[in-house]
Amino acid sequence: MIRLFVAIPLPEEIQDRVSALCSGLANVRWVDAENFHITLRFIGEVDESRFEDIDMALSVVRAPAFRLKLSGVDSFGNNNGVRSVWVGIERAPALFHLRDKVESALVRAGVPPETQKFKPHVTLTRSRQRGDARLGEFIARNSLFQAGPFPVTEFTLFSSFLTQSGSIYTPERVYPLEGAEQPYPALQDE
Ligand code: 2AM
Repeated sequence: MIRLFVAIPLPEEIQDRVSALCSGLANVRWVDAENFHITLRFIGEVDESRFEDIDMALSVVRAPAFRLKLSGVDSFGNNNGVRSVWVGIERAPALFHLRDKVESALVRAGVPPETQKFKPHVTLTRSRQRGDARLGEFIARNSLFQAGPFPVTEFTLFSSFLTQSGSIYTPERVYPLEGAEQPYPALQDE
């Protein structure tokens, strides 16, 4: 079996900006900067024999390149505590368009449809523990955080290998978006 997801990694300069946020909470393991990404679709464990079908389906996705801006910090969680802390994405119709194209391609390849609403984000830390009392302060302090805009000219099929010390993400395939060869300012601004 192979664990797969489709995502947009962050350019290095944006990784650095996001990485600078990662301090000030107790007992959390921050995501390594090179692992920061925006998940378009978590596929999960599939038989290796399905990989070619998934790759074929994703390779025919046609969607325009665009620009994205990161904005604000928030958390997912419930009464049992915080599940993750993340950086948000500014309104981005082209990102949702790409996500829809990826979704239809995967369903055509036999992947069961996604049932959860798409809430794009970049995870900073995941935790199963009860929330740190300083979390509210952390979120408030970083609520005006912004990074970008940066160009999104491709998306990536990653495999994920779970280890004791965290997940190892490997880019398996990269798919270009249309118009990516245009000069950066000409890309559709979100
Ligand atoms: P997260 O960042 O919000 O944790 C690889 O695990 C990527 O797929 C992560 O970005 C993760 O989102 C996302 N993902 C979505 N659903 C998942 C699930 N059920 N299990 C693991 N990862 C999931």
